[in-house]
Amino acid sequence: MLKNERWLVGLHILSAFFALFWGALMGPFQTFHRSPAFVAAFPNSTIPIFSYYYQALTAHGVLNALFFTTMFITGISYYVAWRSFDRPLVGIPLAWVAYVLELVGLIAIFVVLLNDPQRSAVLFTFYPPLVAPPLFYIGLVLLVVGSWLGLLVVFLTYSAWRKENKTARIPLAPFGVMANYIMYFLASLGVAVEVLVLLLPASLGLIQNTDPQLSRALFWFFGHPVVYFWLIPAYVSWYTMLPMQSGAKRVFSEPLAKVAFLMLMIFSVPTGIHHMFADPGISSTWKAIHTVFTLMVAVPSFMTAFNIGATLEIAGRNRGGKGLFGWMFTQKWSDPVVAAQLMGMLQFITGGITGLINASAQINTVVHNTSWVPAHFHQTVGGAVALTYIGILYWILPMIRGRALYSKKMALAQVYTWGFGMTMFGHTLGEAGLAGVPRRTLSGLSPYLSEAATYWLNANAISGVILLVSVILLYANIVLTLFASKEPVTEGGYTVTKGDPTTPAILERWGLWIGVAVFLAFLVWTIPFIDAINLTEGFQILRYSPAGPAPLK
Ligand code: HAS
Repeated sequence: MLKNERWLVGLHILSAFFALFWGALMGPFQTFHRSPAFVAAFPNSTIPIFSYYYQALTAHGVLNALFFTTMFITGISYYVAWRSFDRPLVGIPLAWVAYVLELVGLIAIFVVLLNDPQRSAVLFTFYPPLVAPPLFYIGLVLLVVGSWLGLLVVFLTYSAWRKENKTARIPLAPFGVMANYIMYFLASLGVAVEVLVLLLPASLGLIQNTDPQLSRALFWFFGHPVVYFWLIPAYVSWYTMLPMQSGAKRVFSEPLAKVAFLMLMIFSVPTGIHHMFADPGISSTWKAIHTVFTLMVAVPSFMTAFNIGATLEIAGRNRGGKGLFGWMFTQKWSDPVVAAQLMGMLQFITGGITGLINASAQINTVVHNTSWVPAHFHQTVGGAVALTYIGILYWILPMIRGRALYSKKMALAQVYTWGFGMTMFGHTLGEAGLAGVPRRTLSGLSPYLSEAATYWLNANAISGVILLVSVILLYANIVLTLFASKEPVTEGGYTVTKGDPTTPAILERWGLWIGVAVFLAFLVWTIPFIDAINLTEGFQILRYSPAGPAPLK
């Protein structure tokens, strides 16, 4: 078992979905408690398990956005390296150590959130002056160190493959995985410094001061690239697995896909200040420079839209689609693996457009810190990314378990309720934001809500009901596939193991592109970091009590 890649991949993916279960369960209950109609009808109801609102919100963000994604990405990256390089993984013991670290990190987060709900309710961005108990940061450190070891296993496997294939082009899927990991490693240095130098020592009582502005800058050095860390594995699936699953066979242009991966790798880190447009101490020049890079990193997503659109058009026409739009209707809408990814793409159209809206500094002042922002990111990470990961799960779980998916119909119902529910969630919460509803607020009890805000928050709770149904369908199918499915599956899986030989060799010169990525990150972050330190005269701004805030009444 310990030498078996199948177990390694399977346990990562199942643990990721275990984390998602608790996080995703909190979501619908938050929509209920933000709805004035629900609160009026059920004044004494509480959120189950994580009953304090900010504890539930922290569980939702940390488990979904940090643990679900990272554990899933580690597992799927192993799968891609193992199957595409067509050789055993190098460093399997290391990969198990990585798994244990990530799992212990996950358990630590559960323990601290359940035992110390008020102090650990620092949300997934964990900005000071909130300071959580040490176990919270230790859980995060274990997750990040585990993911670094996972990265090492992928690169060791690549290096062994390269020795055996000196002149071959890298297959597209591991190319995307490697670009993703390089970008992630660079970005995660920011959060590592923030946690190890500023937050964990403060939490342990070793230092008495901390610096919110420097922390925020370090967090967003990591925080924006990390959204592309979640997105790239979905792109890997759209570029390399979906063409097979949809009947197009290959992606329309592999070299263009490699350019898109490289652009994501290079332009993700020199962004981030677009999350801090409203912050003091950063000059408008640096805000403008980061806006340029924010728009640059959207370009590979536009390229992806064209490349995947053309690939799907080929698939649709192969299946008899005629005319300008006929190919859209002849997609495999009744196959949950394909439908999940297509629904994810449709969500990403609005998710992407709302991102571009956020990136404009003037408009950002209208939407920043309103519920518009969670509307945006539920279309991207809750829509495009999560739905694609679910599509991958429906594809990979039968292969890993050796049994067919328990119910295709249940899976289809799950995909469409998720797609419809999340679209409605995004629309209603976005409208509520425009009507002035702040994000991260238990607004169901607020006395100041306008009529429009009340209407949209009540509608948002209906999307919560639809999403709750979807979560139940998803987990019922997972459990039944694991324990009740009888129909055996002979492994099909991933077959594209050769890179397109026409791809220009320069695209695979990692040293060059890593150099460009590091140079750009250095160029656009150095002065904002210096300014952040100067703003507070070096860790002087804030005194806080390691005992945490006074208990809530
Ligand atoms: Fe974002 C805030 C800007 C993409 C996630 N974003 C967030 C937060 C999260 C997040 C979690 O500029 C909140 C953080 C917090 O807690 O404060 N975002 C952008 C921009 C993009 C973008 C410009 N975001 C993402 C992705 C995410 C994500 C991806 C997760 C995975 N975002 C912002 C800004 C803020 C922000 C500001 C700060 C707001 C504030 O004030 O706090 C772009 O990269 C988006 C580019 C995407 C596109 C869409 C391409 C469409 C495709 C689909 C093609 C469809 C086909 C259909 C082919 C241009 C690829 C085929 C046909 C069929 C038949 C189906």
